[in-house]
Amino acid sequence: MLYHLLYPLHTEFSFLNVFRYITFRTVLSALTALLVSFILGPWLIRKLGDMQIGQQVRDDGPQTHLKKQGTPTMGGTMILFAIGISTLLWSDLKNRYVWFVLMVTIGFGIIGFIDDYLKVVKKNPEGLWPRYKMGGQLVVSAVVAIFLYYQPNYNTTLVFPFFKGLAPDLGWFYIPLVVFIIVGTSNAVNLTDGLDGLAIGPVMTASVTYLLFSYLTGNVKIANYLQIQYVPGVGELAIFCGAMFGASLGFLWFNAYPAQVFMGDVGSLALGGALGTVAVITKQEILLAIVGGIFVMEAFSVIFQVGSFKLRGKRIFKMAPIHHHFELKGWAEPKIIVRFWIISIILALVAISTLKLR
Ligand code: 57M
Repeated sequence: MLYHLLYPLHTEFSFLNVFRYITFRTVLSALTALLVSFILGPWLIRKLGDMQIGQQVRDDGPQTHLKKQGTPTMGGTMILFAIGISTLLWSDLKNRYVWFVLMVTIGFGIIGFIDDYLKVVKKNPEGLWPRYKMGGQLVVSAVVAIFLYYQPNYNTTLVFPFFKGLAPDLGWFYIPLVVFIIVGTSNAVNLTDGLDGLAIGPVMTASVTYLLFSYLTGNVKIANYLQIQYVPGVGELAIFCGAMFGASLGFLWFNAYPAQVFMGDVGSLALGGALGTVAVITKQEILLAIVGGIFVMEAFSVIFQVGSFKLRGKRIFKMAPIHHHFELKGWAEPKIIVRFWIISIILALVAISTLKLR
């Protein structure tokens, strides 16, 4: 909005020309989202506490979690609000990719909100029926996948890092692949969200990495130089990624160990869906397995644990997702969290380095 209001005035006030630059608006977007989180945070935590919107902690998990009983949850509403406001203020609202990402973020956020609401407010431990939860995610991501398929200047090739010649055109198969990536990332982030700051840290590293990829993919000169696919208009997603980074950083202030608030499914499903969508649109979907390696590891720990238990009657980990395994081995919670953050930063650096290895 501010972009549309202020930039046209540059003919009279030349300093307003600066609003043309994606880099400048990205920084402002991150700062705005951070500020919104800081302002909203204390109010929301107080409100959630007053309304007794507190987490029910299961007693079959690590016993150290019992003291977290009643911690306010659904803090993800604040993250979504901060991302929404900031993106609407600083991005070019004529850009369709911005709307596609917002659609998944808000759509998945609503699904998570209903699930949290049923669990925490209506005290229904089942929450939203898995069939409806998954159905909602499939519908929202399929709509966006179909929109993408029909975008002019957007192709359905799948780009492989390290092999610059390998870019098969998937045609219609691109749609189910997009759905799989968006829904898979959303659920993997949800599984990771089980220790204070554990999910939001890697979300931050991933959003900065994809901020960079968006900028590079949307710039014809740099994209040609790096031999990555150029997608016109995708640079504008840097502003969304900046907002996601700023909002997450602001949330971490309150979610840092010992957490004053949890994000709830409203946050984890939405952030995962947003990351998956940005990865698809920037044509760096395969790199998401590296950038979001922590989420992949958490999801596979559950798949292997359940598979092993069903097939062999034996567990691989003391408990899945894998962060519980380390807790039960006696690692202190902050140690697990910070070590997972370190791994996510290393993975982001590896992913960025592939830009020169094509
Ligand atoms: C959500 N939710 C947290 C909070 C957060 C298939 C199975 C592996 C699924 C998995 C599961 O249900 N995962 C999805 C995990 C919960 O946090 C809430 O949920 C939101 C995210 N959706 O925002 O609102 C608890 O996590 C802790 N927490 C923090 N700090 C945070 O910042 O400490 C969350 C955020 C909170 C709090 O304790 O209450 C959760 O873990 O429930 N299931 C599991 O994770 C369970 N694993 C399991 O059953 N493993 C089995 C098999 C089936 C794989 C095995 O290994 O044998 C464990 N989770 C719990 N207890 N709580 C085990 C038992």
